[in-house]
Amino acid sequence: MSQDGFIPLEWQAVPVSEMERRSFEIYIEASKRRTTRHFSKREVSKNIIEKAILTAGTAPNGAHLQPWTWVAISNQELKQKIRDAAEIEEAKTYQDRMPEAWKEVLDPLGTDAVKTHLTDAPWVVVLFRQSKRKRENGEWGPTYYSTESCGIAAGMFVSAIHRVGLTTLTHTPSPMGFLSEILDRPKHEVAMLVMPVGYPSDGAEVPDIERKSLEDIAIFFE
Ligand code: IYR
Repeated sequence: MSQDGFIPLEWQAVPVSEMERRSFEIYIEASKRRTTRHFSKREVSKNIIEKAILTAGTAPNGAHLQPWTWVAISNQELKQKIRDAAEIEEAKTYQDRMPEAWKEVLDPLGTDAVKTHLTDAPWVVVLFRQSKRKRENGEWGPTYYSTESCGIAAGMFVSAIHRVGLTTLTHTPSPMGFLSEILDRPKHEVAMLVMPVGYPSDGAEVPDIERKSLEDIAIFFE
């Protein structure tokens, strides 16, 4: 007998040897993911974007409020509008707002204020974090851990796109207020990430960098 409001967990047991195999396979697949700024204009079906958003929407989240709105844009004029506005803000960021200590770590990654990927990629997905929710009594109430929730969901989106065989980039124009205006989102929704999605272009490049080793990122107490 289940507790009221609960149902039995559906759980498929996996043999330990198979788990070991999968853990390695998942790591190898994930390690092949790279962030490139070079996107092809080749089309991607809306169905794939829908499934990636649905996958992201399975993320664990604060009080199951699912505090996210995903805006997916394939309309070329709208992508251009977003790019134009992002480039205005980013030009100010790179020229005036970015302190030396920040430039120092960004320089090797080759990022700049030119956001070609926002118009080249067939889709641009903007993640809005819902900072408030409408309560049953009609009043506004808070959401909980919405930044963590959206961060986890964004990671799942990135992973889904990679597993599909496409690529995405987590672009963070700052400030992001222009996105609410262009995409007509309400005040309680705060833009968090802009993710062009598509195929890498022919000859796409990535920075020649390495990931930290397990010893560098993890500590075990056994
Ligand atoms: N938001 C800018 C700058 C930028 C910041 C970090 I931290 C990066 O890892 C990459 C870029 C941009 O999106 O270009």
